[in-house]
Amino acid sequence: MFDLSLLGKAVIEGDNEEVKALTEQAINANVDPLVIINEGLIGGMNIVGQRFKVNDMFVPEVLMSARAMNSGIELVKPLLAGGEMTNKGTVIIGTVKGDLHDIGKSLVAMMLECSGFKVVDLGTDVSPEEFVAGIKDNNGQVVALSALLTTTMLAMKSTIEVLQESGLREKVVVMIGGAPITQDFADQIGADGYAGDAAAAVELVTKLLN
Ligand code: B1M
Repeated sequence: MFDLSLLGKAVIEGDNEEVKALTEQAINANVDPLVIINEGLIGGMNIVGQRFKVNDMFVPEVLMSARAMNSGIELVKPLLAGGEMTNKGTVIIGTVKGDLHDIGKSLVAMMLECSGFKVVDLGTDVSPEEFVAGIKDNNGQVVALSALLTTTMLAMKSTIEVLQESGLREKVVVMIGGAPITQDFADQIGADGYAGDAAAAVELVTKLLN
């Protein structure tokens, strides 16, 4: 049986080659691709986040871990996205204005894509106006806003306000997420839902669109 903690350890060490090799081994051992991602790759990255918080790891190491995690995800992704998929809905996703964190947002985007949604990823530091343009250009049904900073959480509120001013608010479902976000905050700013992680985001979008 494949030991997923080894994969997490390689992510923590930022060891790109080891992550690739272990991911291949996990795939060959028929470990469920979602388990490889959630328990191995993201599991390791979660520990990196905790260690960064207590100054036990620093930015260059965090970035190496993120790069290693992404190398593993790239190998698993084709397995998740494989097969014929219908478009369950179009999601416009981005990290809000002022915020450059994209690891969690990209995971959410990937999980949605792998679950059959069309995902348009606008990237990071996305202004409310860019979200509006993204929805219009792609006929988006869901707007997914990510924020990792307590300061940029407020940009979620202004994005919803600009959606209202543009006459789009009633036409789209707004979901929010990111480490500092709570359901209370989602309620306060008038979002339709909050998800705590990538798997919950898929469940939420599915529920909201139904
Ligand atoms: Co920054 N950073 N960072 N950082 N960083 C945090 C967020 C912080 C908590 C670290 C700390 O001090 N303890 C702190 C925020 C404090 C606060 O506001 N309360 C912080 C800070 C302060 C900063 C800077 C201001 C530091 C500085 O320059 N002084 C600066 C800000 C830059 C900016 O954005 N303008 C900064 C910069 C950076 C880096 C560039 C170095 C790098 C980002 C690299 C990148 O993304 N390309 C970075 C990183 C890596 C982190 C930590 C260590 C890890 C974040 C991460 O990727 N986690 C983070 C500490 C931590 O979180 N413990 C920290 C892994 C990822 C899988 O989890 O992003 O939470 P997460 O995503 C999860 C869920 O939150 C959820 O699903 C994901 C998967 O499970 N989710 C959603 C996320 N978005 C969602 C959207 C949804 C639904 C769910 O629906 C739409």
